[in-house]
Amino acid sequence: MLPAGPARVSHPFGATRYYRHGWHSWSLAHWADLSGPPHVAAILQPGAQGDAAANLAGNVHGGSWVGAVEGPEGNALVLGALGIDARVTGDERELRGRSAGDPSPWFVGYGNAEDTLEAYARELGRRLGSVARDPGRVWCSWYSHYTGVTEAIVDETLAGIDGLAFDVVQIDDGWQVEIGDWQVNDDFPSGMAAVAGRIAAAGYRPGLWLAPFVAHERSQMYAEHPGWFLPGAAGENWGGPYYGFDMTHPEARDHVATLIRTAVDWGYTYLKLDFLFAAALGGEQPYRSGIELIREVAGDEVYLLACGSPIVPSIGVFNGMRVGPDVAPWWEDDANTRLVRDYSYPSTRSAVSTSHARLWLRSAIAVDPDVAYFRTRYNLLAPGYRRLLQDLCLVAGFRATSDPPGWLLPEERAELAAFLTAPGEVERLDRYRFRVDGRVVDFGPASLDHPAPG
Ligand code: 9PG
Repeated sequence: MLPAGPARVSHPFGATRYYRHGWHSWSLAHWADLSGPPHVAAILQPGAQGDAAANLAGNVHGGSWVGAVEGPEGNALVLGALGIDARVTGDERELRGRSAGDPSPWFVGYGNAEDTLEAYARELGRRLGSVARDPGRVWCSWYSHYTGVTEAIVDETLAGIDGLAFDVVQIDDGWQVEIGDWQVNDDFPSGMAAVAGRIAAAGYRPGLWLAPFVAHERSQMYAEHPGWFLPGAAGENWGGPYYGFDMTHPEARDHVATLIRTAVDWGYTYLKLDFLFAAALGGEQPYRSGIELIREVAGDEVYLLACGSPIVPSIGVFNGMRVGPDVAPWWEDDANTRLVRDYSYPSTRSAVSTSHARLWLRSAIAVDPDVAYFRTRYNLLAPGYRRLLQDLCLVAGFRATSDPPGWLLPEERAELAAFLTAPGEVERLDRYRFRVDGRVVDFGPASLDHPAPG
């Protein structure tokens, strides 16, 4: 431990690799070469949608809460904040940490890189009161139906997944009138409570996606209560800017509490809460008090999955967290990665790489590497990449898919069935290689670490 306040730790490793850890779920985490330039975005989105602005600008290797430099033989020197609002930078001589005001001490450790990061996560879990929990096997509507999800699709899915070992059926973005106006739209004519009832009657935990801390510029919410929001757009999505709530504002807090209470009263006991970083643009402390309010209203039994969420401040409130960007039915997205240099956009390679680089968080929170694909319909992913993503889900211990049962060929359905019931026995062989139910799986070739391993 190092005492609270600015921290400096010298290291003897020179121009080694630096572990860069992005601010929220979709932000890049990887081992970068200190002798090369740090990852910077060519275009900074409003509110830096993909990461904290400080992590995307300037010519320093740095990231949020934790950083590390690599020593010999797979060892690393790790400097990690035990508070919720810190940043770490590194160069060829030292690691430096700075917190915006949290009076917590720092974790410092040297040893096997993954083991040391896990020790840091355990300490975070102890201090922030980890509520890590296995969500069970999840069917999620997003990665096939996107905003086209309807009540009829949910019914078809319930009929089609009969006999598959799912525990949760989660409706994603598309059920609501508008981002910020969380009333049911015409695609769910029976209403959200009735749909939750049918999911539960079929034997699954009903799950629902909400973005409780944001409202779109088009929403009635934003038009009627502009004073409840932080100044400036939090980002652009859904065809325009969206804004984040000021969680120090009492009426904004009441609104968020009512929203969560409504979803729980409808019968949803698994909530995927998304675009959470928008409320943290006003600081990590208001964010933390906002999510604590959500937990208080939801109660301890409701599974809370964080998405688009600042990583460390979400530990102790959320049971699970997305730890990488969105997967997609393609491997790489050259326009966004090579040209814009933004690895937070949907792409299976970016998702596998960043989620793999954050597996150490498992000791503090369940890690969601996003869904696996089994379908070949409307899918450009080569079989090997489909398999790699499935294996990452097994390694992470979070198994989900968005494949519509009606799109699956018989052999694809059999692969999904086997995935859902696999023992999932995992042994780490080194940073990139794992033994998963007796097979050796190598994430090295997919990794965005530099230089490319192997
Ligand atoms: C619903 C989706 C799904 C998905 C979430 C989130 O603009 N962006 O950078 C951006 C990143 C991720 C994203 C949407 C936009 O997806 O991760 O699982 O729930 O929202 O809209």
